[in-house]
Amino acid sequence: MINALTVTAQALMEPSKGLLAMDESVGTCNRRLAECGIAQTEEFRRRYRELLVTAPGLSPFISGAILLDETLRQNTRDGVLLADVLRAAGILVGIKVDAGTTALADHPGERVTEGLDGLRERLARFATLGVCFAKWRAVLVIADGLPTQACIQVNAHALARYASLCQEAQIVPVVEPEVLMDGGHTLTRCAEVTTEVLHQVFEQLHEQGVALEAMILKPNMVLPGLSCGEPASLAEVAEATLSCLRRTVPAAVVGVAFLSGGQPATLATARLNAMHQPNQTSGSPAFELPWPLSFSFGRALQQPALGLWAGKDGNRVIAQNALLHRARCNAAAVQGAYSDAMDEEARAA
Ligand code: 5MM
Repeated sequence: MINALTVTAQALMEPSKGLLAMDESVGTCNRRLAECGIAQTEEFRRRYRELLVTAPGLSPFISGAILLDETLRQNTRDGVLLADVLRAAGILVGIKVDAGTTALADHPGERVTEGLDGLRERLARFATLGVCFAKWRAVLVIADGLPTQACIQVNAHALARYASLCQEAQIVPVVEPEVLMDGGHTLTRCAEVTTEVLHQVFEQLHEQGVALEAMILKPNMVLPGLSCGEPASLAEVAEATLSCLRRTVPAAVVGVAFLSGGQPATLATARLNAMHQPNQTSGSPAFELPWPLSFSFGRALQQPALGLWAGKDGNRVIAQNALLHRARCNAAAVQGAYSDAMDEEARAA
């Protein structure tokens, strides 16, 4: 069982490719549509997702796409399942299986992710539909006294229960503990919190017998908070992020695919690229990375495309080109080969 799962996980981490996270819940997707003046209906969510999955030429850069279950049931205007369009292009189909977050009792400002009830049955059904990987996101907030150990532990426990159920169902778990960027915290504080969160997550994964050789970690980059007055350079972010991962993520994990977390699209790409510069990944055995580093971006892949589409059929091609461009830039970043020039040329064009 683990062998087949490992093969899938390795396919998701294929060199110079990444994941397209297009699993925004109905509420989040509607919010993003509303920001672009687009009607917030199931039909417009379908049209938007059709635009994404039918973008020609995506597969050289994208190994897998994470869908929402609504999307799994939807067809193109020509009646083809959106999931089949992806599969035909050689892109693996994944599914978000968490049910979102709820307030953690007695812990103001903190949240726990729900969705374990009935998860075994849902995973079994998704497996019959050809879904080969899944995703569950936990959310941790940095503030005075936060996150608490209680919040870190309940979320780590739930992530491990989810991951274990996925492997039982022959589905590769993508484990996503997200430390949010909101707040005025420093880069150093984000590093401390992310380190602690990842320690607890891997302790729970170990306790619950999750096979690390058959999972992917989807962490945040280590960044200063959005309202922190001390900006960090690309090199500082790369150094802080890689130090944190080296200290916490066992070598057996198949790969690390970052979330973008609301960073500007080009900055997320530049930071990913900085992590792939030779001075970050070699020079001494102590600095070699044991796992490939890639992307599992949502907004940083999609946002330019959504804005350009604006809900209008006539804008489909330009929107798809914008998605392709971001996918190409991030695929270059995974090889350390991205440069600002790629974006400047695209802007000029
Ligand atoms: C952190 O969000 C995940 C990655 O997207 P970004 O790169 O934009 O940060 C993303 O997969 C997220 O989990 C989904 O969009 C689902 O979020 P909601 O809030 O809709 O459940």
